[in-house]
Amino acid sequence: MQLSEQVIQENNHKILAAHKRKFETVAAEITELKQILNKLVAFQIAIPSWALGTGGTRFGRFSGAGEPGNLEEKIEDVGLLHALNKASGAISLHIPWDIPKDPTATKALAEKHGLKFDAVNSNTFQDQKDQKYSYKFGSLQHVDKKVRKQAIDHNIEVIKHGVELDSKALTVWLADGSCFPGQLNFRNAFERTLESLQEIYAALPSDWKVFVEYKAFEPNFYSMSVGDWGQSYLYATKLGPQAYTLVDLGHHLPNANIEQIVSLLMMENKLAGFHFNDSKYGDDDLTVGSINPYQLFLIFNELVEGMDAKGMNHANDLGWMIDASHNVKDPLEDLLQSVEAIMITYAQALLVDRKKLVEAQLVNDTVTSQEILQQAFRTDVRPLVAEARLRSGGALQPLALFRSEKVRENLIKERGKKTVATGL
Ligand code: RM4
Ligand code: MN
Ligand code: MN
Repeated sequence: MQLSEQVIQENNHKILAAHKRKFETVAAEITELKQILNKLVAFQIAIPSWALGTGGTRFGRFSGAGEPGNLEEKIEDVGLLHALNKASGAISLHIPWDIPKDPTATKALAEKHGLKFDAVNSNTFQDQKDQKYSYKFGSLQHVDKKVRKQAIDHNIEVIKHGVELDSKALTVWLADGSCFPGQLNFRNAFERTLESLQEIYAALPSDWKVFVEYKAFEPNFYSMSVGDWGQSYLYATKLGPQAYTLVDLGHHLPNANIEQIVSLLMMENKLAGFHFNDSKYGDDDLTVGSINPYQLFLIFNELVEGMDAKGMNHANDLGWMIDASHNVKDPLEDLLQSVEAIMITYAQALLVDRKKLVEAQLVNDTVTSQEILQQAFRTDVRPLVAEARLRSGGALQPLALFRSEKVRENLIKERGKKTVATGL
Protein backbone atom coordinates (compact mmCIF):
# COMPACT_ATOMS: atom_id res chain seq x y z
CA MET A 1 0.00 0.00 0.00
CA GLN A 2 1.08 3.57 -0.58
CA LEU A 3 -0.19 6.77 0.99
CA SER A 4 -0.84 9.32 -1.72
CA GLU A 5 0.29 12.92 -1.34
CA GLN A 6 -3.28 13.96 -1.83
CA VAL A 7 -4.52 12.01 1.21
CA ILE A 8 -1.72 13.51 3.30
CA GLN A 9 -2.44 17.06 2.13
CA GLU A 10 -6.19 16.73 2.63
CA ASN A 11 -5.67 15.57 6.18
CA ASN A 12 -3.16 18.31 6.90
CA HIS A 13 -5.65 20.84 5.63
CA LYS A 14 -8.25 19.77 8.20
CA ILE A 15 -5.93 20.45 11.13
CA LEU A 16 -3.87 23.27 9.65
CA ALA A 17 -5.48 26.19 11.53
CA ALA A 18 -4.95 24.55 14.92
CA HIS A 19 -1.36 23.70 14.00
CA LYS A 20 -0.58 27.23 12.85
CA ARG A 21 -1.84 28.67 16.14
CA LYS A 22 0.47 26.42 18.16
CA PHE A 23 3.39 26.89 15.78
CA GLU A 24 3.21 30.68 15.89
CA THR A 25 3.29 30.69 19.69
CA VAL A 26 6.52 28.66 19.82
CA ALA A 27 8.05 30.33 16.76
CA ALA A 28 7.66 33.79 18.28
CA GLU A 29 10.20 32.86 20.98
CA ILE A 30 12.89 31.55 18.62
CA THR A 31 15.46 33.82 17.01
CA GLU A 32 17.01 31.34 14.58
CA LEU A 33 13.71 29.88 13.44
CA LYS A 34 14.57 29.50 9.77
CA GLN A 35 17.87 27.73 10.38
CA ILE A 36 16.30 25.39 12.92
CA LEU A 37 13.48 24.43 10.57
CA ASN A 38 15.97 23.78 7.75
CA LYS A 39 18.01 21.53 10.02
CA LEU A 40 14.90 19.59 11.02
CA VAL A 41 13.89 19.17 7.39
CA ALA A 42 17.34 17.82 6.49
CA PHE A 43 17.64 15.37 9.40
CA GLN A 44 16.99 11.74 8.36
CA ILE A 45 16.98 8.59 10.46
CA ALA A 46 17.64 5.17 8.97
CA ILE A 47 15.25 2.32 9.68
CA PRO A 48 16.74 -1.16 10.09
CA SER A 49 15.23 -3.83 7.90
CA TRP A 50 14.94 -6.12 10.95
CA ALA A 51 12.70 -3.72 12.86
CA LEU A 52 9.69 -3.97 10.57
CA GLY A 53 8.36 -7.20 12.02
CA THR A 54 7.42 -8.03 15.59
CA GLY A 55 10.42 -9.00 17.67
CA GLY A 56 10.52 -11.15 20.75
CA THR A 57 12.55 -12.40 23.64
CA ARG A 58 14.11 -15.81 24.19
CA PHE A 59 10.88 -16.80 25.94
CA GLY A 60 8.51 -16.14 23.11
CA ARG A 61 7.39 -14.05 20.23
CA PHE A 62 3.85 -12.83 19.67
CA SER A 63 3.75 -11.71 16.10
CA GLY A 64 1.26 -9.44 14.40
CA ALA A 65 -0.29 -9.70 10.97
CA GLY A 66 0.33 -7.92 7.69
CA GLU A 67 4.05 -7.73 8.36
CA PRO A 68 6.53 -7.70 5.48
CA GLY A 69 7.63 -11.11 4.25
CA ASN A 70 10.48 -10.06 1.98
CA LEU A 71 12.89 -7.22 1.27
CA GLU A 72 10.55 -5.53 -1.21
CA GLU A 73 7.77 -5.35 1.38
CA LYS A 74 10.20 -4.04 3.97
CA ILE A 75 11.23 -1.26 1.61
CA GLU A 76 7.55 -0.54 1.03
CA ASP A 77 7.04 -0.25 4.82
CA VAL A 78 9.92 2.20 5.21
CA GLY A 79 8.44 4.08 2.24
CA LEU A 80 5.18 4.39 4.19
CA LEU A 81 6.99 5.74 7.23
CA HIS A 82 8.89 8.22 5.08
CA ALA A 83 5.74 9.39 3.29
CA LEU A 84 4.22 10.13 6.70
CA ASN A 85 7.14 11.79 8.50
CA LYS A 86 9.64 12.68 5.72
CA ALA A 87 12.39 11.88 8.23
CA SER A 88 12.91 8.15 7.57
CA GLY A 89 14.67 8.42 4.23
CA ALA A 90 17.05 5.47 4.59
CA ILE A 91 17.07 1.74 5.25
CA SER A 92 19.79 -0.37 6.81
CA LEU A 93 20.13 -4.02 5.79
CA HIS A 94 21.24 -6.98 7.87
CA ILE A 95 22.98 -9.69 5.82
CA PRO A 96 22.06 -12.54 5.41
CA TRP A 97 18.59 -11.72 6.76
CA ASP A 98 17.99 -9.43 3.77
CA ILE A 99 20.12 -10.24 0.76
CA PRO A 100 19.17 -8.19 -2.30
CA LYS A 101 18.73 -10.75 -5.08
CA ASP A 102 18.45 -8.17 -7.81
CA PRO A 103 20.32 -5.07 -6.56
CA THR A 104 19.35 -2.89 -9.54
CA ALA A 105 15.66 -3.57 -8.96
CA THR A 106 16.06 -3.16 -5.18
CA LYS A 107 17.75 0.19 -5.68
CA ALA A 108 15.08 1.36 -8.11
CA LEU A 109 12.32 0.38 -5.66
CA ALA A 110 14.03 2.28 -2.83
CA GLU A 111 14.47 5.33 -5.06
CA LYS A 112 10.78 5.23 -5.92
CA HIS A 113 10.07 5.68 -2.21
CA GLY A 114 12.77 8.35 -1.81
CA LEU A 115 15.01 6.02 0.21
CA LYS A 116 18.77 5.51 0.36
CA PHE A 117 20.70 2.59 1.75
CA ASP A 118 22.41 3.27 5.05
CA ALA A 119 25.12 1.10 6.66
CA VAL A 120 25.03 -2.64 5.91
CA ASN A 121 25.31 -4.98 8.88
CA SER A 122 27.15 -8.27 9.01
CA ASN A 123 25.98 -11.19 11.12
CA THR A 124 28.43 -13.59 12.71
CA PHE A 125 26.36 -14.04 15.86
CA GLN A 126 24.22 -16.87 14.49
CA ASP A 127 24.99 -19.99 12.49
CA GLN A 128 23.28 -20.02 9.11
CA LYS A 129 21.99 -23.13 7.37
CA ASP A 130 24.79 -24.88 5.42
CA GLN A 131 27.48 -22.88 7.19
CA LYS A 132 30.71 -24.86 7.45
CA TYR A 133 32.03 -23.74 10.86
CA SER A 134 30.07 -22.75 13.95
CA TYR A 135 30.25 -19.39 15.74
CA LYS A 136 29.38 -20.97 19.08
CA PHE A 137 32.76 -19.90 20.47
CA GLY A 138 33.14 -16.68 18.54
CA SER A 139 33.77 -15.43 15.03
CA LEU A 140 36.43 -12.78 14.37
CA GLN A 141 38.19 -13.75 17.62
CA HIS A 142 37.77 -17.53 17.35
CA VAL A 143 40.79 -19.62 18.35
CA ASP A 144 40.54 -21.52 15.05
CA LYS A 145 41.81 -19.59 12.03
CA LYS A 146 39.35 -21.36 9.70
CA VAL A 147 36.40 -19.95 11.64
CA ARG A 148 37.93 -16.48 11.62
CA LYS A 149 38.46 -16.73 7.87
CA GLN A 150 34.83 -17.68 7.33
CA ALA A 151 33.69 -14.65 9.38
CA ILE A 152 36.08 -12.32 7.54
CA ASP A 153 34.85 -13.59 4.18
CA HIS A 154 31.26 -12.99 5.26
CA ASN A 155 32.04 -9.37 6.15
CA ILE A 156 33.72 -8.85 2.78
CA GLU A 157 30.65 -10.33 1.10
CA VAL A 158 28.46 -7.87 3.01
CA ILE A 159 30.60 -4.97 1.75
CA LYS A 160 30.04 -6.23 -1.81
CA HIS A 161 26.27 -6.26 -1.33
CA GLY A 162 26.50 -2.74 0.12
CA VAL A 163 28.54 -1.45 -2.83
CA GLU A 164 25.81 -2.65 -5.20
CA LEU A 165 23.27 -0.55 -3.29
CA ASP A 166 25.42 2.57 -2.87
CA SER A 167 25.71 2.02 0.84
CA LYS A 168 28.80 3.68 2.36
CA ALA A 169 29.44 1.88 5.64
CA LEU A 170 29.74 -1.53 7.23
CA THR A 171 28.60 -2.03 10.83
CA VAL A 172 30.28 -4.86 12.69
CA TRP A 173 28.67 -6.00 15.91
CA LEU A 174 30.33 -9.03 17.49
CA ALA A 175 28.69 -11.39 19.92
CA ASP A 176 32.20 -12.75 20.61
CA GLY A 177 33.43 -13.06 24.15
CA SER A 178 33.43 -15.49 27.04
CA CYS A 179 30.91 -16.72 29.55
CA PHE A 180 33.32 -17.87 32.24
CA PRO A 181 36.58 -16.69 33.81
CA GLY A 182 39.52 -18.52 32.30
CA GLN A 183 37.69 -19.33 29.06
CA LEU A 184 39.66 -16.78 27.01
CA ASN A 185 42.97 -15.00 27.16
CA PHE A 186 41.78 -11.38 26.86
CA ARG A 187 44.90 -10.11 25.12
CA ASN A 188 44.99 -12.91 22.57
CA ALA A 189 41.27 -12.52 21.91
CA PHE A 190 41.80 -8.81 21.27
CA GLU A 191 44.74 -9.45 18.95
CA ARG A 192 42.87 -12.07 16.94
CA THR A 193 39.85 -9.76 16.62
CA LEU A 194 42.08 -6.89 15.52
CA GLU A 195 43.82 -9.03 12.90
CA SER A 196 40.47 -10.13 11.48
CA LEU A 197 39.15 -6.56 11.46
CA GLN A 198 42.31 -5.47 9.65
CA GLU A 199 41.56 -7.90 6.83
CA ILE A 200 38.01 -6.54 6.57
CA TYR A 201 39.31 -2.98 6.70
CA ALA A 202 41.64 -3.74 3.78
CA ALA A 203 38.60 -4.70 1.70
CA LEU A 204 36.78 -1.40 2.31
CA PRO A 205 36.32 0.89 -0.70
CA SER A 206 38.12 4.20 -0.15
CA ASP A 207 34.89 6.17 0.37
CA TRP A 208 33.55 3.69 2.94
CA LYS A 209 33.63 3.62 6.73
CA VAL A 210 33.57 0.70 9.13
CA PHE A 211 31.60 1.11 12.36
CA VAL A 212 32.75 -0.97 15.33
CA GLU A 213 29.77 -1.40 17.65
CA TYR A 214 30.34 -2.28 21.30
CA LYS A 215 28.11 -3.96 23.84
CA ALA A 216 28.68 -4.54 27.56
CA PHE A 217 27.20 -8.03 27.83
CA GLU A 218 24.92 -10.57 26.12
CA PRO A 219 25.12 -13.11 24.62
CA ASN A 220 28.39 -13.51 26.50
CA PHE A 221 28.13 -12.76 30.19
CA TYR A 222 31.69 -12.60 31.47
CA SER A 223 33.56 -10.71 28.76
CA MET A 224 32.76 -9.28 25.35
CA SER A 225 35.50 -8.87 22.73
CA VAL A 226 34.21 -5.33 22.06
CA GLY A 227 32.69 -4.62 25.44
CA ASP A 228 32.79 -0.87 25.76
CA TRP A 229 33.66 2.35 23.97
CA GLY A 230 37.29 2.17 25.10
CA GLN A 231 37.80 -1.18 23.42
CA SER A 232 35.95 -0.08 20.31
CA TYR A 233 38.05 3.09 20.23
CA LEU A 234 41.22 0.99 20.47
CA TYR A 235 40.19 -1.11 17.46
CA ALA A 236 39.06 1.97 15.52
CA THR A 237 42.32 3.79 16.21
CA LYS A 238 44.52 0.83 15.35
CA LEU A 239 42.53 0.15 12.17
CA GLY A 240 42.87 3.66 10.72
CA PRO A 241 40.96 6.74 9.56
CA GLN A 242 38.05 4.82 7.99
CA ALA A 243 37.14 3.12 11.28
CA TYR A 244 34.81 4.61 13.89
CA THR A 245 33.06 3.72 17.14
CA LEU A 246 29.32 3.14 16.97
CA VAL A 247 27.19 3.89 20.03
CA ASP A 248 24.07 1.81 20.60
CA LEU A 249 22.21 3.46 23.47
CA GLY A 250 21.26 0.13 25.06
CA HIS A 251 24.76 -1.30 25.13
CA HIS A 252 26.05 0.24 28.35
CA LEU A 253 26.11 -0.80 31.96
CA PRO A 254 23.39 0.94 34.02
CA ASN A 255 23.82 4.68 34.61
CA ALA A 256 26.76 5.07 32.21
CA ASN A 257 27.30 8.70 31.23
CA ILE A 258 26.67 8.21 27.52
CA GLU A 259 26.72 11.93 26.75
CA GLN A 260 30.30 12.18 28.01
CA ILE A 261 31.33 9.18 25.89
CA VAL A 262 29.79 10.85 22.86
CA SER A 263 31.51 14.15 23.51
CA LEU A 264 34.96 12.60 23.80
CA LEU A 265 34.54 10.34 20.78
CA MET A 266 33.63 13.41 18.75
CA MET A 267 36.63 15.28 20.10
CA GLU A 268 38.78 12.48 18.66
CA ASN A 269 36.82 12.37 15.37
CA LYS A 270 35.97 8.76 16.09
CA LEU A 271 32.20 8.83 16.57
CA ALA A 272 30.49 6.80 13.84
CA GLY A 273 26.93 7.53 14.86
CA PHE A 274 24.07 5.91 16.70
CA HIS A 275 21.76 3.04 17.14
CA PHE A 276 18.85 4.73 18.90
CA ASN A 277 16.56 2.94 21.34
CA ASP A 278 15.71 3.25 25.01
CA SER A 279 16.15 0.96 27.97
CA LYS A 280 15.59 0.61 31.66
CA TYR A 281 17.83 -2.34 32.42
CA GLY A 282 20.03 -3.49 29.55
CA ASP A 283 19.77 -3.93 25.80
CA ASP A 284 15.99 -3.56 26.08
CA ASP A 285 15.56 -2.10 22.58
CA LEU A 286 12.50 -0.07 23.61
CA THR A 287 10.95 2.87 21.76
CA VAL A 288 13.30 5.88 21.65
CA GLY A 289 12.44 8.40 24.37
CA SER A 290 9.99 6.10 26.14
CA ILE A 291 11.99 5.62 29.36
CA ASN A 292 14.56 8.35 29.75
CA PRO A 293 13.94 11.30 27.42
CA TYR A 294 16.17 13.63 29.47
CA GLN A 295 19.18 11.39 28.90
CA LEU A 296 18.48 11.45 25.17
CA PHE A 297 18.30 15.24 25.34
CA LEU A 298 21.67 15.44 27.14
CA ILE A 299 23.16 13.23 24.41
CA PHE A 300 21.75 15.41 21.64
CA ASN A 301 22.95 18.47 23.50
CA GLU A 302 26.53 17.11 23.29
CA LEU A 303 26.03 16.07 19.69
CA VAL A 304 24.90 19.51 18.56
CA GLU A 305 27.63 21.23 20.58
CA GLY A 306 30.31 18.85 19.26
CA MET A 307 29.17 18.90 15.63
CA ASP A 308 29.06 22.71 15.61
CA ALA A 309 32.47 22.95 17.25
CA LYS A 310 33.86 20.76 14.46
CA GLY A 311 31.90 22.46 11.68
CA MET A 312 30.16 19.19 10.86
CA ASN A 313 27.00 18.73 8.81
CA HIS A 314 24.33 17.54 11.26
CA ALA A 315 22.46 15.48 8.72
CA ASN A 316 25.28 13.75 6.87
CA ASP A 317 28.48 13.47 8.84
CA LEU A 318 27.31 10.90 11.40
CA GLY A 319 25.16 7.78 10.97
CA TRP A 320 21.69 8.02 12.56
CA MET A 321 19.80 4.79 12.89
CA ILE A 322 17.11 3.20 15.03
CA ASP A 323 17.89 -0.23 16.47
CA ALA A 324 14.83 -1.34 18.38
CA SER A 325 12.65 -4.38 18.80
CA HIS A 326 8.88 -4.16 18.97
CA ASN A 327 7.46 -6.93 21.07
CA VAL A 328 4.08 -5.54 22.07
CA LYS A 329 3.47 -2.66 19.65
CA ASP A 330 2.74 -2.47 15.94
CA PRO A 331 6.28 -2.12 14.53
CA LEU A 332 5.35 0.76 12.23
CA GLU A 333 3.59 2.70 14.97
CA ASP A 334 6.56 2.12 17.25
CA LEU A 335 8.96 3.39 14.59
CA LEU A 336 6.83 6.50 14.04
CA GLN A 337 7.03 7.17 17.78
CA SER A 338 10.81 6.64 17.79
CA VAL A 339 11.47 8.96 14.86
CA GLU A 340 9.22 11.60 16.43
CA ALA A 341 11.11 11.31 19.74
CA ILE A 342 14.44 11.76 17.95
CA MET A 343 13.22 14.81 16.02
CA ILE A 344 11.76 16.40 19.18
CA THR A 345 14.99 15.87 21.09
CA TYR A 346 17.14 17.18 18.25
CA ALA A 347 14.93 20.29 18.06
CA GLN A 348 15.26 20.84 21.82
CA ALA A 349 19.04 20.54 21.61
CA LEU A 350 19.05 23.13 18.81
CA LEU A 351 17.27 25.52 21.19
CA VAL A 352 19.98 25.47 23.88
CA ASP A 353 21.38 28.97 24.36
CA ARG A 354 25.03 28.00 23.79
CA LYS A 355 26.47 31.45 24.33
CA LYS A 356 24.84 31.82 27.73
CA LEU A 357 25.80 28.26 28.66
CA VAL A 358 29.49 28.91 27.98
CA GLU A 359 29.30 32.13 30.03
CA ALA A 360 27.71 30.27 32.93
CA GLN A 361 30.29 27.47 32.72
CA LEU A 362 33.17 29.93 32.82
CA VAL A 363 31.99 31.48 36.09
CA ASN A 364 31.01 28.12 37.63
CA ASP A 365 27.36 29.12 37.71
CA THR A 366 25.90 25.63 37.95
CA VAL A 367 22.40 26.88 38.66
CA THR A 368 22.23 28.89 35.45
CA SER A 369 23.82 26.04 33.45
CA GLN A 370 21.06 23.71 34.58
CA GLU A 371 18.38 26.34 33.92
CA ILE A 372 19.62 26.81 30.36
CA LEU A 373 19.53 23.09 29.57
CA GLN A 374 16.16 22.53 31.20
CA GLN A 375 14.65 25.60 29.56
CA ALA A 376 15.33 23.94 26.19
CA PHE A 377 14.26 20.48 27.36
CA ARG A 378 10.97 21.78 28.75
CA THR A 379 10.02 23.67 25.61
CA ASP A 380 7.21 22.00 23.71
CA VAL A 381 8.83 21.80 20.28
CA ARG A 382 6.25 19.47 18.76
CA PRO A 383 4.76 22.27 16.61
CA LEU A 384 8.26 22.99 15.21
CA VAL A 385 8.77 19.36 14.26
CA ALA A 386 5.29 19.24 12.72
CA GLU A 387 6.00 22.43 10.75
CA ALA A 388 9.22 20.93 9.36
CA ARG A 389 7.23 17.87 8.27
CA LEU A 390 4.57 20.05 6.70
CA ARG A 391 7.19 21.93 4.69
CA SER A 392 8.65 18.62 3.45
CA GLY A 393 5.26 17.32 2.35
CA GLY A 394 4.75 14.95 5.27
CA ALA A 395 1.79 14.55 7.61
CA LEU A 396 1.17 16.96 10.47
CA GLN A 397 0.18 14.00 12.65
CA PRO A 398 1.79 10.83 11.24
CA LEU A 399 0.56 8.40 13.87
CA ALA A 400 -3.03 9.66 13.79
CA LEU A 401 -3.05 9.43 10.00
CA PHE A 402 -1.55 5.92 10.09
CA ARG A 403 -4.54 4.90 12.19
CA SER A 404 -7.29 6.86 10.43
CA GLU A 405 -6.11 5.61 7.02
CA LYS A 406 -6.15 2.08 8.46
CA VAL A 407 -2.67 1.38 7.13
CA ARG A 408 -2.15 -1.84 9.09
CA GLU A 409 -5.62 -3.13 8.17
CA ASN A 410 -4.83 -2.48 4.50
CA LEU A 411 -1.48 -4.23 4.79
CA ILE A 412 -3.22 -7.24 6.34
CA LYS A 413 -5.65 -7.30 3.41
CA GLU A 414 -2.78 -7.16 0.94
CA ARG A 415 -0.35 -9.51 2.65
CA GLY A 416 -2.68 -11.76 4.54
CA LYS A 417 -2.99 -12.62 8.20
CA LYS A 418 -0.04 -14.99 8.06
CA THR A 419 2.72 -13.89 10.39
CA VAL A 420 6.34 -13.98 9.28
CA ALA A 421 9.52 -14.74 11.12
CA THR A 422 11.99 -11.90 11.57
CA GLY A 423 15.70 -12.61 11.65
CA LEU A 424 15.78 -12.51 15.43
C1 RM4 B 1 22.69 -6.42 18.66
C2 RM4 B 1 23.25 -5.10 18.16
C3 RM4 B 1 23.32 -5.01 16.68
C4 RM4 B 1 22.12 -5.58 16.00
C5 RM4 B 1 21.73 -6.92 16.56
C6 RM4 B 1 20.47 -7.45 15.93
O1 RM4 B 1 22.38 -6.35 20.04
O2 RM4 B 1 22.50 -4.05 18.67
O3 RM4 B 1 23.46 -3.69 16.27
O4 RM4 B 1 22.50 -5.75 14.67
O5 RM4 B 1 21.55 -6.81 17.96
MN1 MN C 1 22.77 -2.08 17.68
MN1 MN D 1 21.54 -4.29 20.73
